[in-house]
Amino acid sequence: LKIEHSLRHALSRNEFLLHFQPVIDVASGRVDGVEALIRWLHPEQGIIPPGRFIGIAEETGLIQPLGDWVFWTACRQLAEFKAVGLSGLKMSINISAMQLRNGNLPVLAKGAIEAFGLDPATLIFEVTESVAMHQPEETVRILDQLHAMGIGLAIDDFGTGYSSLSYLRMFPIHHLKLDRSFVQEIGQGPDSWVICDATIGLAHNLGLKLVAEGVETQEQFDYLRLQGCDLVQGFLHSRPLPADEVIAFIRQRN
Ligand code: G
Ligand code: G
Ligand code: MN
Ligand code: NA
Repeated sequence: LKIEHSLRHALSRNEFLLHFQPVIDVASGRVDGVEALIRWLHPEQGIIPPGRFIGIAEETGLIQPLGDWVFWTACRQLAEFKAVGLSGLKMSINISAMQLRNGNLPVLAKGAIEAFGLDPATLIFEVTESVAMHQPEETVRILDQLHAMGIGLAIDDFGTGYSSLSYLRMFPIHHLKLDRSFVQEIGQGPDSWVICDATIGLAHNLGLKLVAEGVETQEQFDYLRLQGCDLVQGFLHSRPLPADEVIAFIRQRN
């Protein structure tokens, strides 16, 4: 309850910030893009991870202004990355169910693309499977609009949500993001590869790129590369970093 109260004031007090986790192209080893991840810099408690407040923000409706802030801030940062020479870098932004259902996302996106002079193809919206499955007709309409604008779409935490896969053909998807729980099973037992392998095959047969999340070990990386995984994200390459540190990381690597 206390967290809800201070969450309400945190936006006006400027207590949020974004960190950026590099997404690595497996074939070239280069940084293809970054995922924007919100952090709350609480005046007394220090950095609070999103797992502790995103749920509350969703329940209270605060995710709406918070999500708008994330979106706008990520777009401004993408323009700054471009300005310092990192052109073509992609920015993945997590979009909550409520933001998608609200319907103003295409307008917000159009405004940011124009204001910051962004190439829409460098924006990727991440939605979870459960979001994609929720109110599918309405969701399809909004996702189609975003797609028509040239924005990319990724299904986040793939494999953890609903079992119906029919939505994969309904939506204009570009990436599947294999949940880190499956990546972390690699090498842990006789069946530990099955879901990774099947998901890579599924993605490729649908013409989508597979992003593996939570890659922490060289063994996991080597296995995923061998299986044809396209992109990886995880502590093996980099934790989520503040903007200046992620710029340094990309310059060193690309
Ligand atoms: O950074 P961390 O591993 O603590 O993130 C935990 C969860 O919070 C992840 O599932 C991530 O998708 C989610 N998350 C992080 N940033 C945002 C954001 O800006 N908006 C939304 N809706 N979720 C986010
Ligand atoms: O659900 P989503 O993909 O948005 O969550 C991304 C979150 O996962 C980030 O908040 C990030 O801190 C966390 N994360 C990123 N890489 C790793 C990793 O290699 N291992 C673990 N355990 N968490 C990771
Ligand atoms: Mn994500
Ligand atoms: Na995830």
